[in-house]
Amino acid sequence: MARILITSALPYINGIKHLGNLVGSMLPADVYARFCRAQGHETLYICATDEHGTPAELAALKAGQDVKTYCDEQHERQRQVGEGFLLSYDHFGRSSSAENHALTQHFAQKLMDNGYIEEREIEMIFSVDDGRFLPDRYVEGTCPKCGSDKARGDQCNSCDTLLDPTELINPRSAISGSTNLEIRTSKHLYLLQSKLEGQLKAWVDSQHHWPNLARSIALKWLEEGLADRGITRDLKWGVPVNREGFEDKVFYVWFDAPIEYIGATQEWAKATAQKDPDKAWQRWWRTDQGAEDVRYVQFMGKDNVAFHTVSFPATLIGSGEPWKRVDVLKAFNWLNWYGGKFSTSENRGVFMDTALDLLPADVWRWYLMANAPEGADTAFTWEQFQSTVNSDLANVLGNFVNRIMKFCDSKLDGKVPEHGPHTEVESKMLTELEGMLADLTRQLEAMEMRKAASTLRGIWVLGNEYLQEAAPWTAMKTDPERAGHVVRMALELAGLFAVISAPFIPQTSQVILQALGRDKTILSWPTGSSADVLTALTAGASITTPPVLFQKIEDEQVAEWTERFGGAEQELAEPTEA
Ligand code: B3M
Ligand code: ZN
Repeated sequence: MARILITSALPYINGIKHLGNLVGSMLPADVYARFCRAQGHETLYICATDEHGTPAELAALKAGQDVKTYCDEQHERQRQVGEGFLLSYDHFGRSSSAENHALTQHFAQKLMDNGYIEEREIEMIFSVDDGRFLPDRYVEGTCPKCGSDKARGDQCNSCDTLLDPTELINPRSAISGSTNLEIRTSKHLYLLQSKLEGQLKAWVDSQHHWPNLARSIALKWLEEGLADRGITRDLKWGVPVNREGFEDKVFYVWFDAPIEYIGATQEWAKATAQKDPDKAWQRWWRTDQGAEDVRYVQFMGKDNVAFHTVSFPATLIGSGEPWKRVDVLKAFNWLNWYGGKFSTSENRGVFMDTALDLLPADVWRWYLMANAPEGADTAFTWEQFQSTVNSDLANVLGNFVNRIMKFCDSKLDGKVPEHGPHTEVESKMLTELEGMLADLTRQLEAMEMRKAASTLRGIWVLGNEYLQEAAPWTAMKTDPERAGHVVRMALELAGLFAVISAPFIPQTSQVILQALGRDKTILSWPTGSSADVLTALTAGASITTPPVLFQKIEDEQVAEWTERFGGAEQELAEPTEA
């Protein structure tokens, strides 16, 4: 038994996340956390909303709310929708918590004491009418590259060019629209990452077990050389900088957000009334307090990797204190919406709340993990979604469970039959099952979600093939005992499927176990030989056939959803001249 700390990138507070956000962070982290718990490991899965920064202030402004009220509401919405998706966080915290504020101050002070923070004067855009400096995203104007008049100071969303606010043509304030802007100098704090480059490189070099995507991104950044990084911003909402002349500034959101992994663990220790809260969180995070035994796994989309392999470790290393650092970093490519991107600002694609209005969480969970963008970017299409759901869930798993339970119901009075002797059919099936279970375990340990889903599907197929070959409906007429044995094996298989599918489709797994009359709280990952794991039921016990586990997705639904959410036609059409 090991101790495993799992974090997924913190969803930003500005609204419900889309499926592209979910697939690369919270969902795979949840699948992995459920798998670790089933293996009996002591597991802590931590997540939180990332609440500071310009986008939060801007979103609140747009919603006509003060930032705190806005964040309170949005946090609650995200918490609920996470629950709807069955994300089994041990704690879902908030980066605006008192814990994170205190920790962020603590790290800044340590970095300062150790000579890794320096004050610098830089030129910034000042809005005379708003009476404040404007962070990059608060400046809007015409893109020098494509001429769009909605370009932001950090980038143009029409042509994806990264910009400096001073490059914008006819710049204006995003707050008031005022064009009365000046360039003034302002003081900011810089984290001297260049001074930490050697230590960071040595550490990354020693992390041979990181999956490829994360490792290659980290090394590329380090090869390009580490620039010092401004860690303060001219905002009101955020962690204040306790320093003279910094009264109107807060720490940059990417400075405090990863610290919230620790902050949320402190929140967890308090919320769960741990006997000694300090000891409780420290044994996960302080290597001088037991955390050297922890295996720390992070999940995130590829755009977040540099912050987790370079910036956050720089904070931890620079503090000079014994903080736990990530052991395995699992990164994902993009899930696209047809040929284009999901877009929060343009409301393109399916968002987590709407997804749950359409179909149960398990259906989405399965589709997303079976098609996870691991090796390369992938595209969501309704057609692929329909075919995955119908063939894997409805035709393979659902069909197997319903078929055997109905048969047991009608022919055996819904009572679990006695085991009989195995024939060659069972021996062959069991040998295959054993190999596939070993594969599945290995793939989940390696967090290879696509491969694991594909192996799991293979195991469900094996169940159907077994039933087809052993044909209890035929045996029933000539050899009822033999038929009973086959039914027993198939019912046991259904129970095993529920256990090993639980990380992906936890709700369905509970339904199956309940139908079999099995204890739903015991989800122990099978370790023995395959024959040993098929002994959970008791002869004579009653089963109850559940309703159809998965409804097939009809062509009419696909047509309706394509129309409603946009799909092939809209996305792939050539832009027409207005
Ligand atoms: N909030 C993800 C994003 O908004 C960012 C992750 C923070 S993890 C510490 O792109
Ligand atoms: Zn542009």
